[in-house]
Amino acid sequence: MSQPIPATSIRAEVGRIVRETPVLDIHTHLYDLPFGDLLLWGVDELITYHYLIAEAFRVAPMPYGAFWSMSKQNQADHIWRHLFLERSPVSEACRGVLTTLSELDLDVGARDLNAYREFFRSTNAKDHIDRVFKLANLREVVMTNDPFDPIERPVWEKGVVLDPRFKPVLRMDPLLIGWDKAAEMLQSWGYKTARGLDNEDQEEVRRFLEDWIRRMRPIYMAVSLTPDFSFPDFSATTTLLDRCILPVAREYNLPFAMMIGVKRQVNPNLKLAGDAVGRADVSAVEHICERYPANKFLVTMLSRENQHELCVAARKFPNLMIFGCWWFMNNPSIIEEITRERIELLGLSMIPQHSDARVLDQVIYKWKHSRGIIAEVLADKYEDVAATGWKVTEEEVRRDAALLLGGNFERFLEWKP
Ligand code: FIX
Ligand code: ZN
Repeated sequence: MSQPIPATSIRAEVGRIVRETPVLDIHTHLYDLPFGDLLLWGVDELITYHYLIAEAFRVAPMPYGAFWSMSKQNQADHIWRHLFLERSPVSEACRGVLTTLSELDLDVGARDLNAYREFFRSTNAKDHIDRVFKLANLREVVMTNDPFDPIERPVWEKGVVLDPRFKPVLRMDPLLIGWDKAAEMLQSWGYKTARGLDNEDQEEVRRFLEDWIRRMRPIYMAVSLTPDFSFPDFSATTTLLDRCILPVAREYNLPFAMMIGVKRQVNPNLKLAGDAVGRADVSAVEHICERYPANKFLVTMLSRENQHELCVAARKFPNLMIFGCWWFMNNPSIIEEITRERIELLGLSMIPQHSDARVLDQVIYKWKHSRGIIAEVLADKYEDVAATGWKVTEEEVRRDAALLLGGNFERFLEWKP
């Protein structure tokens, strides 16, 4: 055993180790270079993040159409003026822009948006990816890849060689959320699917999934679900899960990720910023984990009220890995609360965070902020065990941090239940 860390140094050492541990970011909306304009980066993208669009409409309401018809740069100017200059940028999404600029060595105090634009104009996407990975201390990011997306789909169909730091995920919201429309789309791509979802249709959906698994080589399959998700029931969603998705996931030993609790388009005028949250029923997760012990499930939930029950569910099912503080949960006070709750109930057997970054640069702030909180919570826990006489060593803290920031996910991928 290496030398124990003196009790008075635990906090500082844990902070340093968590900062030095590279992250595998298990859910983002980032893209590798071959996806062209789908990869978002730069200050105008940062400022027009949909989290900030929602905040800007609160303080500077305007006709929705007028906002959407502005150029990206004008939208950014508008948001910058109202959220950063006319009031202080204290929300987490605003603070995130500042942390990012500051980590990129830009003068945040100058409040000079045009100077920030100039900085981004002087670089290119390829170099910027390397810089951002280094600054965020990232080793890999997991993308969200949608075969139903008309822009993304042709890139895969042409064949694409990925930077090994970008990992694909087969996302299938359109399939599970609106079967009738999905059946028509599959039909137009040569699959013999009809609305009835009978045995032949199911066979064709499996063929579709396998074709895309072979094409994308995803590391897991994923869907987001509304708060009223229930399982099992008499819906097409249950049939598709039971007969198509879960059998294929078993065959390829791929986890199925369920992100539960999003109320889509509560205000459609806000587009991507128009989704909200609702409390879901954790028994759906329990039923599915119990009924398919040979499947692996990655689950995150959007409502704060669901977090404790989800931790308890994870205690009951080794095939359930809970992950991340999703979207409206990704705020310091809630990250801290959830991370404590998870460690107290599950020890280190969970994935505390993912970034959900949509703009490359966002991984810088999302991971800087989250790392700080994870380190503080861990330090408290190490101090508590050290107070009993347990020796906390640097080597073991490094091991634990590596599990939380990527190792648990990789082990879960490899594990065959
Ligand atoms: O469904 C998802 O993966 C969500 O994370 C996104 O759709 C959402 O818009 C988002 O960016 C949340 O952070
Ligand atoms: Zn997401």
